[in-house]
Amino acid sequence: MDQFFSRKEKSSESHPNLPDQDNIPSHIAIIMDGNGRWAKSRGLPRSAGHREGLKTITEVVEKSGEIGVDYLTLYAFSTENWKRPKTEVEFLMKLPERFLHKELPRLKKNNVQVKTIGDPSVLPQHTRRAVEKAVQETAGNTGLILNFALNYGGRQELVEVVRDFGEEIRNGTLQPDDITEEMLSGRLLTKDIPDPDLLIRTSGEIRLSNFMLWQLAYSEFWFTDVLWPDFTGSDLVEAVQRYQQRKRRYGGV
Ligand code: V07
Repeated sequence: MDQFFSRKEKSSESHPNLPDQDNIPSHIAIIMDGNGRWAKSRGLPRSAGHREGLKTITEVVEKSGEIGVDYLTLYAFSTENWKRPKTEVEFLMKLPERFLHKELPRLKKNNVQVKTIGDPSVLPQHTRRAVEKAVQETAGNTGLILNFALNYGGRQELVEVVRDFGEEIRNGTLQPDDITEEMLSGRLLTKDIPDPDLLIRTSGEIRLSNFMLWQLAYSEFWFTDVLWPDFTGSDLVEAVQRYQQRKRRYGGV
């Protein structure tokens, strides 16, 4: 299959393991954890785990389009990740280029739109350029939205919104009592993206690590011990199956 059918062009063939075609999560967010541990268990440097993690992204993007997901948000680099050793940060900052050099032609062909959330201002020039190019060249695509959280932090995102509100209150254009949830949502980096229906975190850690704090308020969470480089398309399908089971249970109450 060459097209990652999604959004406006749903695949006519339903996925064999997902009978509930009306209940596909529109937005899946993933914390891609366990690359370092995957490498360590093989006596390899952490960089080998990160590199292997790129292959998983390709597989998960493909499967997401296939099953009809509209938005896929991947936590690629957090605002806390700058604390890692300089050599590892430098390696990580080459991964967007590495991924896009290989995958951008196929993403374009498959109608995928690349987006990002996070503060790009402190990224190395070479990283920013590669990402901007991908965003620009896929801006007109109408299929799966592939959203990379890159130098993203949930608290920082909220602090920016609070600052905006503070400024408007100071200049008299806003009354504190007039602030609503919708206004706050509308000022987040995800203002053009619906909240995630399903959060997946790999590698056995059960925490949010500053990821989409506001947006995940009502999402289903799916944690797996599988390390990100070992995660496959069928692991994704399993997570969606479990999501559908939970939704069916809630519906019955
Ligand atoms: C990174 C590889 C995958 C495993 C998890 C962490 C490491 C893809 C990107 C990326 C980011 C922006 C973009 C295209 C690709 C990426 C970093 C790390 C910093 F437009 N994977 N990946 N960026 N990892």
